[in-house]
Amino acid sequence: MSTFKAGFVNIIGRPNTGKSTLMNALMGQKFSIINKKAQTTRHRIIGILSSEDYQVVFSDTPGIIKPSYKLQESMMRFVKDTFQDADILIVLVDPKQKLEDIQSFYKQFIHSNAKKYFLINKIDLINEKQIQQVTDYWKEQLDVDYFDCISAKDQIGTADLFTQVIRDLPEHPPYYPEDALTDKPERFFISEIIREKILNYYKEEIPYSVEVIIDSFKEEENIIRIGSTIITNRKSHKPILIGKGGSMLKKVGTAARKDAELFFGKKIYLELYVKVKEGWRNNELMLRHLGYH
Ligand SMILES: Nc1nc2c(ncn2[C@@H]2O[C@H](COP(=O)(O)OP(=O)(O)OP(=O)(O)O)[C@@H](O)[C@H]2O)c(=O)[nH]1
Ligand SMILES: [Mg+2]
Repeated sequence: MSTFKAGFVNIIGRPNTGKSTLMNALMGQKFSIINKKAQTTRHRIIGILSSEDYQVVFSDTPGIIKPSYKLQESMMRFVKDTFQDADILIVLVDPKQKLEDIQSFYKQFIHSNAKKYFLINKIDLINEKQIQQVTDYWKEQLDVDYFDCISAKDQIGTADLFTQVIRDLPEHPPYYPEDALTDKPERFFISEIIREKILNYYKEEIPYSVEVIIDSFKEEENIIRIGSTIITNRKSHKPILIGKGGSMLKKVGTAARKDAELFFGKKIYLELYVKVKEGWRNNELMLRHLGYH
């Protein structure tokens, strides 16, 4: 008789190493937003895969940084949580990173009771000789349960990784109902889709100043009607976010609507507003209201 296996597989690393890209590759579906700007992911994002024999709960986490405001402190608390409940901890680095770049969490990783996986991502960007060099470098430093060079983007090494994860899952009953895909409500995913478009369409500091609130989400037979407010912590950002005659907001809205229609498999009507909330990133009450802890 085979026994059921279930566990938490938590992906950690510095910003921009491809954690969300890996999460999506493992889930076979876009769950977590991706961008070339650092600090794209702000929450712990859970993706659940269930079969007759196992349930694997992947967590994508914010990139590890030294926090300089309360929003970032909360982001780092999400990472801390994942150290605590992991059955498997996956550290992702890019080929240029060295031991000193991951010093802030390396010890905690190495001393964790979880199975330890270490992956060098983005190997599609380097040649064979360089792959050998980074492999030699890290193998000298590390003693882990699984080591590989992968490309999350091109899905090189991701199937082997998945096989190893299933092999290493502990015996345990399922944590979530078998049809659950995530622990977050639909509203969360629409707000993330909108935030991704903001990351795409605006320059450096704007995406860091905003959060997306879903004011209303009404599902009808053929359409979902969504009302959303983009809040920014700076007055001067409001006209930039809106654009001339509303042109920028329209761009964001159209792109977000298209992605949301794919995600929900339904027609979407999306209305966007912009509001200034000075200091929201440092306001504990507001942060809690926005789902940070
Ligand atoms: N060439 C290449 N680029 C990749 C790969 N994986 C991710 N990227 C790119 O790296 C950038 C960051 O990817 P994300 O998945 O958002 O990285 P992250 O670690 O989740 O970043 P944060 O959420 O900001 O911590 C994006 O531009 C991705 O397209 C890869 O295997 N190869
Ligand atoms: Mg991410």
